[in-house]
Amino acid sequence: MASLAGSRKPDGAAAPGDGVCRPTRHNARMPDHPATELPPSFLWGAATAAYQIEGAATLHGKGRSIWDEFTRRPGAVANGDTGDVACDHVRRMRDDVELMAGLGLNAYRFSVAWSRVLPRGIGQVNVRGLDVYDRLVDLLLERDIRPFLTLYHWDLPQALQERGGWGSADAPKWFAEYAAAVATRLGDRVRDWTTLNEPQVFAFAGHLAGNHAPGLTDWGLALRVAHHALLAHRVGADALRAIVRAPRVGIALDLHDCHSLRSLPDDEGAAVRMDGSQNRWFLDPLFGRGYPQDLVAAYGSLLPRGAVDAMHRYHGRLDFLGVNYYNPWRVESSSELPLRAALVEPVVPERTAMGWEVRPTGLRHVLERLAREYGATALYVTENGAAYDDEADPSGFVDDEDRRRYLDRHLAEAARAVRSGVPLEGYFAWSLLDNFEWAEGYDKRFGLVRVDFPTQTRTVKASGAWYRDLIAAWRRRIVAADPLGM
Ligand code: GCO
Repeated sequence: MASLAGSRKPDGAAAPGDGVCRPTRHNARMPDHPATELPPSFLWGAATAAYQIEGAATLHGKGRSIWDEFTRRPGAVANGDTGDVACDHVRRMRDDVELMAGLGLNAYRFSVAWSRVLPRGIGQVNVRGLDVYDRLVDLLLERDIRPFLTLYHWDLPQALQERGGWGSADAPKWFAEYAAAVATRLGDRVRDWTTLNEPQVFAFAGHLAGNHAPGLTDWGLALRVAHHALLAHRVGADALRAIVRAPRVGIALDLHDCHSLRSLPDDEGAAVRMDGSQNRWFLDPLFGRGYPQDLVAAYGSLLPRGAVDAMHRYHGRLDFLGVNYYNPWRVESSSELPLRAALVEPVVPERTAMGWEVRPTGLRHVLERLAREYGATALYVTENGAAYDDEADPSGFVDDEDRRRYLDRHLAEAARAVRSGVPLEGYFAWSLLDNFEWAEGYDKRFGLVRVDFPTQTRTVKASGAWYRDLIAAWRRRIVAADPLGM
């Protein structure tokens, strides 16, 4: 697809058909889907992130972020796309909240752009930047949609990057200052706080693979970033608890069910190490177990000095854990240090447009493992969804049976996990809208709602209509079971 960024009209008026839900062949009552039996307190949401949807890149004194910088780097992002306009969400916020209400969502996960609140990362608070989220929270509450606020979804203020970014030992302190600024303004209305989104990804994609901002490639730095991120989670959580009355504080991790490619001892060992680096390296300390020994041995002198001892004394004090699940990982042994493990992509029956293997049972396995091995007491699926090569008809409607099936099967596995006793309290589809998919730019579409970027027209896809109908069927079942709502 050619770049849409150049032709995107920031001020395109909403077309008359914006956000229309059409009847689809899935509008049946869906009485049999296991997710309709989820408990009355279950949260049905969709998720987004600031840089991916907001636009308004310089509005009201917003500072630059590392993604504003990275997207300027030639070749860093497909088609040279940027988040300058994205879904123009800041200016279309009211309509977007109406879209959510039309889908029947009772929760919405979004992130705050740190550089809107503190343009230089620390110091002077930008009140007009905070106004943006103040308004969003009020609009959500008016529609009975519970705000799930993520403080950090990868857009570090560039001013802080210039002081060493997440690699600096000061990063946790900066983050706590930012958390306090947001909590002071929104803590009277927002109860659910996620400190960080996927520290694995911003540590390793941003500082080892270099395909995300800030585009660095250094193992030692990536491990330092991961360490500082864990510390930041804790001091950020403490700052929230000092300001917000009875908050619920969590973190969102990108978890993969890791499998060895072949049943050979070498591959099986590699899968254990990959699981260690992606999953246990973060889960173990957050649950008070310190860094896992096998990985400490593998990383050796790459680790920051004192990190292992610091994690012995650490606990994430999570009120909930957010699980972002997309795909399983297949692993084979490799000679490359320090992990001696590599991801492989064998031929499998189904992949999404990202090339990611589709394996819904992986979601249940991850959830069950968290309950069994870590004793997790409150879980949310904070992201789950898929990109496919959508084709819109002339009216803008997308009959995305592939995405609908992806969501259908993953939700069925989530519901099975609940039935087996897993404390899953909500599910957030990724994503509400087609949006800026990081290094892939606007080429990859994950939305329940199509965005025609040149006009900014929103059209609910068949998958979005199906999700709406599923939520409605769950509601009907609850009302039928308890007509007086006692
Ligand atoms: C993620 C990111 C999202 C991505 C999504 C699809 O948490 O990985 O939170 O921003 O867009 O995962 O890749």
